[in-house]
Amino acid sequence: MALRNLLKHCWVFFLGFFIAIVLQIIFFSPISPDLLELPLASPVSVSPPNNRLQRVTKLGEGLLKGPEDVAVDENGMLYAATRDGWIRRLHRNGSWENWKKVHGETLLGITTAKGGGLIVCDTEKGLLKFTEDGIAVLVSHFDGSEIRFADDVIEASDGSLYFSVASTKFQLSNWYLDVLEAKPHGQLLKFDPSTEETFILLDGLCFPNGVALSKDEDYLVVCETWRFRCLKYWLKGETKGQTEIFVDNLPGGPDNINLAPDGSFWIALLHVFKLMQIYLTSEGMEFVHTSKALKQILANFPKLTELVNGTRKKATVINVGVDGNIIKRFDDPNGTVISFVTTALEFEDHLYLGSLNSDFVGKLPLK
Ligand SMILES: *[C@@H]1O[C@H](CO)[C@@H](O)[C@H](O)[C@H]1NC(C)=O
Ligand SMILES: *[C@@H]1O[C@H](CO)[C@@H](O)[C@H](O)[C@H]1NC(C)=O
Ligand SMILES: *[C@@H]1O[C@H](CO)[C@@H](O)[C@H](O)[C@H]1NC(C)=O
Ligand SMILES: [Ca+2]
Repeated sequence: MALRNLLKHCWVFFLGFFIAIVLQIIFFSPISPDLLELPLASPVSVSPPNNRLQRVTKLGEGLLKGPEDVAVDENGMLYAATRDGWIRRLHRNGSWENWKKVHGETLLGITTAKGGGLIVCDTEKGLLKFTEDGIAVLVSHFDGSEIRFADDVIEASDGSLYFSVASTKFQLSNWYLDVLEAKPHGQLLKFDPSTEETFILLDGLCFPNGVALSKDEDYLVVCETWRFRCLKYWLKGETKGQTEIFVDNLPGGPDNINLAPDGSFWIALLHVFKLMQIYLTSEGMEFVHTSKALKQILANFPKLTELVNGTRKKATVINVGVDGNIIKRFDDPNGTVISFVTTALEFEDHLYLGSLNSDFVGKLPLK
């Protein structure tokens, strides 16, 4: 009799639990997922991981909290955007200066402006300009909405600013929901400082992250993280306004991209979710990205996503030629020295590496 009662209670308990989960998923889910198109076996030749990134020296160790992006100005001063809202800069003589601070942890892509100062993506305020005199907001709204996830920016020689909005739906604090939902909520925008107008160049991008200009400024490259590819958007010539694939089937989700002095590009790759990684390297794990139900469960119980995120355990950067071929690849395969590398910038025969999981900027000799 007692056993029977117990079983009966268990049933009620499990039934209640099951109903609660179903209701939670149906009514309160923050996402409405699509099936993510994962890349097929890579046609681009990608060499296996090495440990070259483990040879970095650490600049500003302990001072720089999660420097997502770095920039170098014409005087060779290195700038880093950190999670405590500081833009810190490294003088040629090796000393760091706390240059300018904004409120919050929200600074992502930065680039130096030709007339001096820095253009900064702030995921709460939009596009900002930092100069010695202070901080100005350049763009805060587009098409009647606040820009809440400006991600990366580049300035052309005519002063135009090209920048990405990673997601118009999600924000930095819940960015992982964007990959779970896997719907294209991103944009590539252009700001014309002479008229202060903002234009849309591309819509429906899948987490557009890094933006770079080609050496001759005849095209932009924009990286779509969740599609493991970068697009070429033509700014000049007969194909002006057209888009084509620059490189796809990358061995990770591309984050920031920077033009190298020789005209090639450096791209940081994210090992976004461990299960996605397993999916990419083996079969049988398709269910994570082909199962809407599992995505719903992950989105509703964010702690679960911690189990499946591998960004903090590896780092990879690649060098891609103008023809879209991968020329070089550098890794820290187990994240022992540096992980979650989000940017790689070449300057004077060295790569400067920013990361969301480090308290330094990595410096790697290329020769
Ligand atoms: C380096 O240069 C900066 C700017 O000129 C100066 O403020 C700083 O004191 C210098 N540091 C050292 C160690 O010389
Ligand atoms: C990924 O894992 C780290 C700890 O390893 C955790 O701090 C972070 O919040 C996790 N990210 C997500 C999106 O859950
Ligand atoms: C990481 O890899 C290096 C060699 O590349 C090795 O020496 C080290 O023991 C590894 N660390 C872990 C935690 O696996
Ligand atoms: Ca970025």
